[in-house]
Amino acid sequence: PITHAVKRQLTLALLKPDICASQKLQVRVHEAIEAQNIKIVSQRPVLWTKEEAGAFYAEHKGKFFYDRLCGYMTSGPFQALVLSSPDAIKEWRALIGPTHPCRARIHQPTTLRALYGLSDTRNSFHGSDSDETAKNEIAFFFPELSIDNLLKVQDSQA
Ligand code: RTP
Ligand code: MG
Repeated sequence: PITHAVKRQLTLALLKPDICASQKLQVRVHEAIEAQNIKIVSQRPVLWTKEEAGAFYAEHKGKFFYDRLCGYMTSGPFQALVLSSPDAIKEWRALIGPTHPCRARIHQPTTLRALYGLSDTRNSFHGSDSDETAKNEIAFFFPELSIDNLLKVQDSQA
């Protein structure tokens, strides 16, 4: 049989608490992901303590939005996803759009943050911004997963 290598990349996505407060919204977002041919390879619900939020967002400690960011992210359960596609990091960030929903509505009105984001901080989604952070963030939420194994499984299904 002819096998050809398909480029695969993994990224870590978060559907933040406002999305997960509504089952309907969460399903709609999953549909939007799959409509882009991005595969959901793993998912889990998460409920953070303040300490866990602080550990994930350590780089933002001291910024004016840090407390409200941690407050938002501990306000209820959210969902962590591992996504896979040929260019997953860029594709997912393109699908969610700019950080600030009000700007997204003006410049990229069909993105998920434009459609669902509530405010600069309560912007509904997260996506890893590089291969390095994707690796670390996937390990943060899915310590039991081997990224190498996940990529292998994807290859054998290609
Ligand atoms: P993310 O890391 O969540 O994908 O978002 P990002 O790179 O687009 O934005 P970043 O600057 O890393 O900020 C992380 C999260 O902090 C909240 N935030 N609030 N001006 C504000 O009130 C403000 N700025 C950022 C957002 O929840 C953002 O996703
Ligand atoms: Mg960021």
